[in-house]
Amino acid sequence: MTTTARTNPPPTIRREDYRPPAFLVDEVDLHLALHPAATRVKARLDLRRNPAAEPATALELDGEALKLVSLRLDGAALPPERVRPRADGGLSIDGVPDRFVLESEVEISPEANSELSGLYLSGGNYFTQCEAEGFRRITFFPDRPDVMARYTTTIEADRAACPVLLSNGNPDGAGDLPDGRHWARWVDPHPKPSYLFAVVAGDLVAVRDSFTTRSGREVALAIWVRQGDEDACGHAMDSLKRSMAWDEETYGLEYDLDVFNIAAVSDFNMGAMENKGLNVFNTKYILARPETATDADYEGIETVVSHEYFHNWTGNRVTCRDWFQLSLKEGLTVFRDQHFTADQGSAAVKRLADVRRLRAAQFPEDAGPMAHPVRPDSYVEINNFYTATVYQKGAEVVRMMRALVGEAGFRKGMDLYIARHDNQAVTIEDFAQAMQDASGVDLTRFRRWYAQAGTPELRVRDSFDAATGRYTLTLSQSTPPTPGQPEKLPVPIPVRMGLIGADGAERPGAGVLLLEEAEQDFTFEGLEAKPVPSLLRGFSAPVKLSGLSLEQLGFLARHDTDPFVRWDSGQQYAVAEMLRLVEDFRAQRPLDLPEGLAASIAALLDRAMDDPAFTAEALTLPSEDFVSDQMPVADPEAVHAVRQFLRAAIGTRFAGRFAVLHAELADHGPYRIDGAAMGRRALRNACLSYLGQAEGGEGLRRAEAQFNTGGNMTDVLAALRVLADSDSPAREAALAGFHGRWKQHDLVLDKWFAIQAMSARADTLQQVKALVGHLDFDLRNPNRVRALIGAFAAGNPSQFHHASGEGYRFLADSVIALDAVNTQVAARMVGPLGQWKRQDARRGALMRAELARILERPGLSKGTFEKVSKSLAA
Ligand code: B3K
Ligand code: ZN
Repeated sequence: MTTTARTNPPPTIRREDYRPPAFLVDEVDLHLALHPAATRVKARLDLRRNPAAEPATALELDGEALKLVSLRLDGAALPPERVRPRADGGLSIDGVPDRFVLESEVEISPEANSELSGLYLSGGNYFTQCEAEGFRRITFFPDRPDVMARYTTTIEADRAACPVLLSNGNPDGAGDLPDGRHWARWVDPHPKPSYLFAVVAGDLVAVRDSFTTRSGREVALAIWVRQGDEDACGHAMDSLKRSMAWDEETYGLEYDLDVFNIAAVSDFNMGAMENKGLNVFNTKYILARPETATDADYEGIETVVSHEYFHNWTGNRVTCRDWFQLSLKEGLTVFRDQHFTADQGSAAVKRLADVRRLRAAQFPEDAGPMAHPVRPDSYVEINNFYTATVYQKGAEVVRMMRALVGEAGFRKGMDLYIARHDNQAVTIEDFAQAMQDASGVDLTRFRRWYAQAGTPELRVRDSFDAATGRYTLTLSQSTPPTPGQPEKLPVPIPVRMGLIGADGAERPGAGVLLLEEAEQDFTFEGLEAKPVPSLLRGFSAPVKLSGLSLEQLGFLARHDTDPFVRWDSGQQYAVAEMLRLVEDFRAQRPLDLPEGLAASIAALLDRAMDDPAFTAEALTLPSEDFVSDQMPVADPEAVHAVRQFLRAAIGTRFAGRFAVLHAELADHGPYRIDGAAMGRRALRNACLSYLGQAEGGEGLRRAEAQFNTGGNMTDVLAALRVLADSDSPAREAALAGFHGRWKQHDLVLDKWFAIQAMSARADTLQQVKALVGHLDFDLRNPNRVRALIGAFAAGNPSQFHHASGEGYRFLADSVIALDAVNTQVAARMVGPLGQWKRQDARRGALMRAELARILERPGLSKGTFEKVSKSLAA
């Protein structure tokens, strides 16, 4: 922990201030002597002046929480007057020659490292996390991604405590040392930025496999886990091998080392990390058995394993010049993992899930106090910018680019990008330029998507001239202002579309319209009658569409050939009805199930088995947050009441059909994780969820039975969720039984915490507060914090926004406590309080008061400071 009293605001780093590094590092030779309290790190750096940089007098080295033991330049100890300690923990070294060798030795304490950045201990094993700026917590170094070096790493440790010693690259020798210690050396032949450095050491076992690249090279694959978890790595390994094959087939990209290691760790700030040749993973994205992991967990594993693997080329071989370019690797790699998963099974259902996520996380971010472009212009703490905008919107921007240059043009663009920039640290501009040069498509205006924050609003009007058979679509766009960007320019919006006749059949005219101006007309000739426009097929652009009538939405939900538009029109239709019911609720009028909505549920159930996964998605009502986002001022209580009312009314109206489906879809035979089996479980549990709300209690009895007999975690958890929301006497027994059964399994226990934190019951906050005091709760474990505090604040709007303001107070207290333990996790938790502008004046004031209380804390970290102060300023 490195916090000092914050008398002055921490500095803002600006993109326009970028300067090339004054010195480059060619070779790094590291030696780590591991010890829990006092690890010694020796670094030998081959440095030379960067010919492309302005001449500098001093060498700047970053450092943080390092105890300097010795420092030598070309073999001679440096006199103290040439070494100036910087306020941020770094060093400035004066009077250095053009080319020299710098040798340093520092001491660090892995066991004192609760930040989980740099070298730390988890369950007695050593792990590192260096992105974005953790390498400076291991040794003094110009810790910036445009300094790329070749690394040789020697690790030494106690053989009994740490039989396994891993680092980047290929193994290059190992041996014994006196006093029960041993060593291993790793050589990484590929130059890399320091953020991709990794060491893992401890008592882990390997699950091994191998992959033969298409040029015939054999790669040894290993997943390193704690003893006892070997049986839970199959899905991760399978996902890895499929990813390796896919990248060869789709982009011609082969793996480039002899080994590929993955190590799993329980204490991790995020999902996983793409360190060269040694990925480090949160156990959540590796371990899965049918009885401990849900289908969503299996999907998450495939996503994250493929994502980290794909970084080997998009991120590692070609990396970022500076952190403003983060989306260069993240947006592109998310696009690649989405494409991969779509190719593995149902592309349509995958797209719905991705869009749902974009709307749930990125649209609110774009409309909130932290709104920033995909390529940000400034930051205080870069870790605050690993956001839905950089990742998810960044992926949408790549997807649109592909729509503009075409599939073949995109592949050529990727080839050129990698050929041009292999082993370089480059910019988003370089990527766009490669796409433009390879495809011949001018992307000048398109680059605005990288520079401008905010979600564009796309409006549609249409008219039909019966005399001439001419149909005109008028599309217009505008983007609301965001902090620091009051004026917005139009962006090129690819609108994939079709026209549907009254008979439900497609009319000629389908294609992609490119809306480049604030408003444009598009005309279609030769139509006998006015069609219904199907717009944004496949969600061809990350925008908010409006202007279609309720009738048109209902029609598209039933007839469109594009599954995305069918699903989305159904969701928009439901939102419109829910907003009407919110008005009824506020006026204390009785609520009724809208007949149009009932009819669309009936229509879905008639074709339920055509595509069970799609049906499950379409049956699910828009989330409370999504509905609130469509209101001028949110009303979490009313939205919650309406959604609960509808779930109960639909559950009751269609109880018979839900019950039949629920019974028919029961899993017999062995558990399978293919798309078809997952789709059946999703639909079955969507039915159970409705039945759980239905009158008569039959659903709760079914849930209890499913909880007791369910053979897999997907079914057990779906049943427990129903019980946890209820007042059923079975509730307490189920929760206690679940805890008793799984108390040794961290990842399952996380689910137990999350389910209680997300319960719709009125006593949820009291329960959550009690759970903070539970023996199994641990503020130092990020998964546990996310499962309890994160799930409550971000996943339970009606309880978090409880009129008393107690939810806000609880979150602020949690942020304050966390900031003293793990500043990255603390800063991430601030988000929900930043949405105060969306709430009514009373709630808004309560939220601001809590933000202000956090800001008053002495010694607040710069990351939490940035989130809180920006939230208050907006
Ligand atoms: N690159 C890492 C994220 C690092 C986050 C640092 N705060 C995982 C990923 O996106 O693949
Ligand atoms: Zn990534």
